[in-house]
Amino acid sequence: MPVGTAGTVKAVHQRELKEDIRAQIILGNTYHLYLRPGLDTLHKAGGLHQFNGWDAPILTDSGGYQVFSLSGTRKIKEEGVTFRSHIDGSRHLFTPENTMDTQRIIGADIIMALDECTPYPCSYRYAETSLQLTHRWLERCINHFKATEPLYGYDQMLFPIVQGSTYKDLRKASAETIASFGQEGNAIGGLSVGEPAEEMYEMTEIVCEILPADKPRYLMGVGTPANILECISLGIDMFDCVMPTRNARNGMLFTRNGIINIRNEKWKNDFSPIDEESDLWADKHYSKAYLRHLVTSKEILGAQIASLHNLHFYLWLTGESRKRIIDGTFARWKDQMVKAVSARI
Ligand code: PRF
Repeated sequence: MPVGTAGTVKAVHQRELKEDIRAQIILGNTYHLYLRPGLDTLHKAGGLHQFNGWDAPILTDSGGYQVFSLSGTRKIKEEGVTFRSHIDGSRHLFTPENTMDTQRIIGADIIMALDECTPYPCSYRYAETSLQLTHRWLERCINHFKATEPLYGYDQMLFPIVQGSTYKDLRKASAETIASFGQEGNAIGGLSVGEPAEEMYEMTEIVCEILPADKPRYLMGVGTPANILECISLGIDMFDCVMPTRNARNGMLFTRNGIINIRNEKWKNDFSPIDEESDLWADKHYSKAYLRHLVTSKEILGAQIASLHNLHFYLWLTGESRKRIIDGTFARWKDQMVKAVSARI
């Protein structure tokens, strides 16, 4: 899922998302949308789909994670989490109930439960206490979600989130609790927060063995192309990550032959297409030298082309994975691709 934090996938407009990248779903963030433009405007617009002109699925994160990563001062209580806005310092409270109401107003097709994403490293004691709170919040989310109606005439789904830091027994217990609610899909949080990749894979594997295989498993905030391939092989079906768009704006391009820093001097007079193997119009139309010029000059078009390229590559990678899972050639291809996409060129 391309990340569209504030209701926009940065530097990419909706027609490009639809026609060039063929994105099936985008992600939005409750935290940002609640602060700006605010619920009154979103409600008057008729929800985020009407507001931003994206008529395909949207998933919103609950805000819990963004409160932890963005707002300076925050306080976790049984009731919920209080925080100060990173925009104007104003005080706010997110509870399991009001984050459901907020996501009803935003009108995303898939909404997320309020959770606490534990930092890494994290003591066993803290991880266990936090996990229990996340589970109690989940129960409140589900109760409130079931007691309320969608606002715009289509159904919404609520995905719960597994936590448990890097402790196997906590992860297992959390996955069992999360699976027992029988929601339409399930997410894994608290990973890709600074732990070694091997630990992330180990936790993902343990959790995927428990979460039902016939419902989507969503690994939140992951990751590099290699992380995505490894986690697909462990049973993950959905990902979101800022990496393709954020890194694009700094000139990092992901390709099937490895990672390029387009600002590098070596591309200065390389007039070959950005990506010869790609079927994206921009990849064939523009040269590496031109994109380097745009990015080093901080031209807006540089961010646009690089973002488009990276998102197109990420969706090619996941689309190709799907094809190869179906035709039975995924495992060998994956091992080759993990090496290829991780190279620095
Ligand atoms: N919880 C929520 N959103 C998230 C995470 C989480 O743990 C992560 C962790 N990688 C990314 N986004 N609600």
